[in-house]
Amino acid sequence: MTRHATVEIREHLRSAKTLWCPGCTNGIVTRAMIDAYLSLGLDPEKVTVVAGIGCAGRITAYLDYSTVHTAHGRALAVATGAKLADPELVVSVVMGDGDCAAIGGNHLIHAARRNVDLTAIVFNNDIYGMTGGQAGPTTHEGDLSKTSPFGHPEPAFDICELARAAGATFVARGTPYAYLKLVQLLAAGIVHKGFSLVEVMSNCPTYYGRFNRTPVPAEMLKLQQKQAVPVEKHKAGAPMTEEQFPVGVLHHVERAEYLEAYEEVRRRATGIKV
Ligand SMILES: Cc1ncc(C[n+]2csc(CCOP(=O)(O)OP(=O)(O)O)c2C)c(N)n1
Ligand code: SF4
Ligand SMILES: [Mg+2]
Repeated sequence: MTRHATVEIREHLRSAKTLWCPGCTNGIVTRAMIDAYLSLGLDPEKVTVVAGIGCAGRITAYLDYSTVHTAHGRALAVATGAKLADPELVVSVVMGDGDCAAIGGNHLIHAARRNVDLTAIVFNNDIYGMTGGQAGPTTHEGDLSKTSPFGHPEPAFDICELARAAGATFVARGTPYAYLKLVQLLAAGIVHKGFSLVEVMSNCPTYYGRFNRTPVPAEMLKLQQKQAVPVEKHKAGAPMTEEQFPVGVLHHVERAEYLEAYEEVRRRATGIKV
């Protein structure tokens, strides 16, 4: 995977100024997505990005592809419609962790079950960022937040495990710290035929780090590097602390993709011989 020159990246940005806070890793992930599209040599006219609401969802204001900024939790439903309407589109679906696993959780499990040819890119910052730092489904037990000032009492969802169990055929996890690896994982998810999900462990220094011992963005990134355990080591039995997580391609299988199965039904219904 290549890291393209900034001038090339800029060609795919509507604006290099963002609303994101200093130290937020959303900008790094945005660049990684463009690097992945460029590395794959995709036709920019075909690249489509659908996003829900939240800090992550703001990406549709910045990326200069076909973009849809849709309702909170509904990005996968809108993306499924876009893909069915024009199967040649290469559709990425950007969601925050709250967007994906709370209000949009139902859409996640069904898009994964159907194996729709979409790439869900989840910016997991462990918190509801845009609304001011409330605890969500990925906030870890014991974490401090605006709504859990004495410690969050609930266990966190593992979004990758959730997607895999629901039927996703490609599941990966990466970090902004390991940038080129992240580009590689995004590209692999995008070329995969079927429902792929790439979870990016993004950092929200403003509403997560500040309350949980890591207010300095650079320290958050360094911590992320310590927490990330390559999946190969994990599978080989390397011990992991509760704060660590496996990174890399966690799951990859092939099975019938939804649009192809749907096309088959359409042919039967219209009597057209295959
Ligand atoms: C239907 C609906 N419910 C609630 C909201 C309020 N809301 C906007 S953003 C957001 C949280 C976003 O958190 P997350 O998806 O994790 O994204 P982040 O901001 O952390 O990137 C919520 C609850 C909304 N806009 N629409
Ligand atoms: S609130 Fe958090 S997630 Fe949102 S832009 Fe700021 S640092 Fe990023
Ligand atoms: Mg979030």
